[in-house]
Amino acid sequence: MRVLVLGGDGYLGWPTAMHFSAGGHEVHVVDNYLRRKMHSEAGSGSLVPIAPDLPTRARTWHDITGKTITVTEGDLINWQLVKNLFREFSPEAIIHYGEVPSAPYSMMDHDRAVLTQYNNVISTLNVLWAMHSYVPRAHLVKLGTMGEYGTPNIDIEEGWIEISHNGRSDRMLYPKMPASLYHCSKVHDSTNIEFCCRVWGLRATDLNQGVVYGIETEQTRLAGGLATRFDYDSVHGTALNRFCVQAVIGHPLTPYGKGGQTRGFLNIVDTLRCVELASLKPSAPGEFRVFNQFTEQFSINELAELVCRAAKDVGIEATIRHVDNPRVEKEEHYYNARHTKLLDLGLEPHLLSETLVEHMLETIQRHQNRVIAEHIMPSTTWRDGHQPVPGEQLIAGVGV
Ligand code: NAD
Ligand code: USQ
Repeated sequence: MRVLVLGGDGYLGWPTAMHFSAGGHEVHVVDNYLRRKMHSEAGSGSLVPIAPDLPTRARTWHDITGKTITVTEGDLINWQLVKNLFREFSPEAIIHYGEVPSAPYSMMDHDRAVLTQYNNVISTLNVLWAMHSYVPRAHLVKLGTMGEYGTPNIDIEEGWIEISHNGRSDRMLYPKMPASLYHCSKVHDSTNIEFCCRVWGLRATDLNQGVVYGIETEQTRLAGGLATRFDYDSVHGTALNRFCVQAVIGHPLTPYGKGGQTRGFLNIVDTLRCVELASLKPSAPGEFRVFNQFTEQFSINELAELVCRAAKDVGIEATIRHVDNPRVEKEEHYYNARHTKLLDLGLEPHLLSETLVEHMLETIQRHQNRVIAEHIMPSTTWRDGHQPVPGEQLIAGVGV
């Protein structure tokens, strides 16, 4: 299968590209390094050292495995570039990770909110038009997010819900209550994708993914030069990854507010498998398919406690200190999200265990001298925006 990985330099994109290449597929990756630029502007960066660019990564991959991943360094906002890409590579599956993924980044200030929504919505619109124009039979596997739904006081379905109202009923898209302006961008994407499936007969799977954790995959382990990025800062680091780094450097773990926020989580290894399963069994022409992509749900307090227990087993006395919640979100709530469709396709989850966390802690210990402690505490609040962090050089005007 010809697989186009958009955002192929990212935390999930690079391991995904190697995973498909290892599986014998023809893989082409695209990235404009926006993620790297956001970090260099903020003075933050990956805990694990990563290769400087995609051509270097692809060369290392070829040296080690003999397999080829081809590369475009370019911006998905550039319609000419996207058109040429789809015409020339003619993908059968498009794995679309190429967006700004950070909720706090989208809440920093006006320019970063605009950058997030423009980048995410227009890049996806370009992809949809390119599919319609050049590869109408191809399958879009688009990374959405569980945060599109928010935390409603009813069960969350997988994308669609049967609604009865005033004696009539219909199958509708599940109502959304997104958690940040970033999460809103994903809702806008979902609306556009569903429309293009309905009107143009495109095929798409929207993967409403939970929070991902983990450092390594089968392929990243092959060589240092194949490592993927791993972030712990308050803008780009996700909860469990942050807690593990905090434990290692002796910083109290930072549940926001009461810590009863409950979310779906999954191991990075399962992200790769889910995306692969969705690609191998595409949706039908005209079908907008939605999977909720996570394997377990935890409260933030449960995660913090699990990290403390695992830390103890490797000789680290970790502590927990709740901090004022920088976000506007429910800190205690009902949460029951259905997530059976990927299991039905054959997903065998790698569940979170203390052993896995212990392994993460040991890997983090090897790189702990690279941690920049100023970036641990939250610097952006949902109501008041961003407080600069020492070393940050935010550019006025467009964010990056
Ligand atoms: P990431 O930032 O590491 O990867 C995204 C990549 O896309 C980056 O390398 C970035 O440079 C690139 N990119 C962004 N805009 C681009 C553009 N206009 N043109 C070309 N490249 C562009 O983020 P990630 O954690 O790997 O997330 C990947 C996707 O999965 C995102 O869409 C994110 O919203 C979604 N997601 C991530 C998580 C998670 O916990 N990591 C959970 C749910 C959903
Ligand atoms: N949280 C803490 N303490 C921290 C960090 C986070 O309590 O130090 C809490 C947050 O307040 C939130 C929850 O943990 O309630 C998750 O936060 P997060 O930063 O781990 O994840 P989030 O901002 O939701 O975003 C991440 C990815 C994003 C993806 C999303 C999936 O960055 O790309 O869309 O997870 S989901 O959360 O299901 O929407």
